[in-house]
Order: sequence, then C-alpha cells, then structure tokens
Amino acid sequence: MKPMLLTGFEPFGGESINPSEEIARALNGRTVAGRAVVGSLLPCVYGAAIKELKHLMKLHQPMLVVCVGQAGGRAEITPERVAINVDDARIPDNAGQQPIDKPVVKGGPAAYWSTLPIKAIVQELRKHHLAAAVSQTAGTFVCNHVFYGLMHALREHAEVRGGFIHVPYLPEQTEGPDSGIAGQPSMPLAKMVRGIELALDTAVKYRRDVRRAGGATS
Ligand code: PCA
Repeated sequence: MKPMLLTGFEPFGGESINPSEEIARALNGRTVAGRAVVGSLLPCVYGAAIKELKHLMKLHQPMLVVCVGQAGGRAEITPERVAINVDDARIPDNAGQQPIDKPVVKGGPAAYWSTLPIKAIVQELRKHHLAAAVSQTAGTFVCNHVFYGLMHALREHAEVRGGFIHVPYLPEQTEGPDSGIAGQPSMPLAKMVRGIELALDTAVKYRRDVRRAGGATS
C-alpha cells in the first residue's frame, strides 16, 4: 500500500522551533487509515523546498501529500483552499533570498485548488474540539510556493491528492520573556499532532468534500 507523505518546515524568521517540523516528526512512522505516514522536513528556502518535495515524492510514491507550515498569528488549524502563482517575500528565506512579485512557475496557471477535502477536515477537527477553519490564502512566502509547486507537480496525477495546512505558533514560542511575539495565539503540540492526524484520516476517508457553509476565515 502506498504511504502518505507529510512534510513540515525547518524554523525560519529568527525562530528556533517550527511546529510543523515537530508535527512531521511526531507522525513519521505512524499508521493512519491503514496507511504508513512518512514524515519529512523541507528547507524554508525558495526553490530548494520544491526540489526536496519532488525528491520525496519520487522516492516514496505517496497516494496523498500534505504539507504543513507555521502561520504565526492564526489561532486555528487552517487547511488552505488555493495556491497562487506568486513569490513575494516579506522577509528573506533561510538562504537570504527575497523574491518580489516573481511567478513560482513561469507561464503556469494563476492558481491551483487544494485537492484535499478542506471542509470535511474542518468539520472533523471541530467534532474533536480542535480549533479549525478554512483559509483562503496561504500567503506568498515559502509555504504558498511549496503548495503551488506541489499542485503543479500533481496536475497530471489526479489519483494523488494533495494540499497544504497551516498551524498556529506553539505556546513555548509565544510565552518566553524575550519573545517578540508574546500574546500571539498558540496551540499545544499534542493538539496539532492530533489535528493533522485527523486531517490525514479524513483525506483518505472522504473522496469528495462536504458542502457546508461557514468554517472559513475572512
Ligand atoms: N511558514 C512559512 C514558511 C515556512 C513555514 O512554516 C509560510 O507560511 O510561508
């Protein structure tokens, strides 16, 4: 049986920890919905992150790919609806690159939809008392870049579904006395791990998304 690929990112922007890395590490080797989870790490670097993702996809031949990243300031686990064809960095990436208004893929379509059942995921997470909402933008930094690169790579592989989920800060990032982000929303790691595990489970079980209003952030 083909595995599921779950990726997290290395820390960036001066942080020493990235919740998405911890989640990928925690779920690596687990079985979810009868499938093995391969948890792996991507560099927070334009170009290199997509290269590594493609390498992992070739190596593991997954039936599902879920990439996870940190979205500081959000309070919920947020499956992303759409990846857009633009790199526009607010801060330099971990290699010092700061592209402005560049396409992810020259000549590529403006956007790709997630092929994850995003509303079913939100519904399942809320059923388990986890804060979740659909997000309408993954930003224009490395997360959106990887999300677009993923969906572009999957465009001719309709049998492999994929998408991106952003998660909040961890409490230890926002609680330190020297934290420049004190007071920002956060979520304990155990809840995030459970949330992403449920998202993987839901993605396998729901071939089609549910149709429901609400659940979206503005
Ligand atoms: N979050 C960043 C990149 C890596 C990560 O975890 C983003 O939202 O683009």
